[in-house]
Amino acid sequence: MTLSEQLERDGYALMPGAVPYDQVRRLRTAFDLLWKRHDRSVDQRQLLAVPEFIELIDHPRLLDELTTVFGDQLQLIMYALRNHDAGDDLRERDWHRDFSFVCDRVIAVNAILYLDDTADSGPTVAVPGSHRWRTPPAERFEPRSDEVPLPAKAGDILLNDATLWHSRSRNKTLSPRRLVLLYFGYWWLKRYEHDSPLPRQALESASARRLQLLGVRMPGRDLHLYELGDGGDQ
Ligand SMILES: O=C(O)CCC(=O)C(=O)O
Repeated sequence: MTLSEQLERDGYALMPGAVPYDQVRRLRTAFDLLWKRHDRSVDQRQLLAVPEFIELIDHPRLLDELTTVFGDQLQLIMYALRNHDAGDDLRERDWHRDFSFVCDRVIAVNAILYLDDTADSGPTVAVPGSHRWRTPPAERFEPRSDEVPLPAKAGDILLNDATLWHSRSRNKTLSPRRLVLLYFGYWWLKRYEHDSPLPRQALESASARRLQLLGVRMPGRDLHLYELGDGGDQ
């Protein structure tokens, strides 16, 4: 089964070892600086000004995988950092879905890059198949009998259908649990923080592909779709 078939069926798929260890180490350093400087609240307005995080959105393996889902209509719609550690006063779970628009197609995908192993510090948990359910999670803070833990190693990327019910689990260790969240979707979705200018660093020397990812360049000028595979209709 391919990753995109698993994403379609279960609502998630893991890409083991997607980011090499030397890049993970550089990302950790950049993460720690931003996390401290911006008081634990970091989004694309800061991330897209930093070379390590600009390089990450051009990641060829991730973009190739997402292209099998979205064709040439791919856009980055949100970008953020998370780090839950033992110092946080957290509940066992925090069930949610990222977007509420449920249909029988993948409209948006959250790619979670893990910068630390999560087997001990708290794997992401998910309810397989819940990306097709119309209702939101009923109980926010409790573990569920139908949840599946998705332990990851540093450098793995988890692709989540944005409507999947998922949650962090509580980090009971003293180790960091650093995640980079990259949300992708069709170019016709509105980008988050679209009311703020994109950092100039992300636009300088940007490839046509990156400009399209950032919503600056249109995928094409013709509105019409003519044949299978044309315009993301995979
Ligand atoms: O921490 C996790 O494992 C999941 C994070 C997440 O889903 C979120 O912050 O939206």
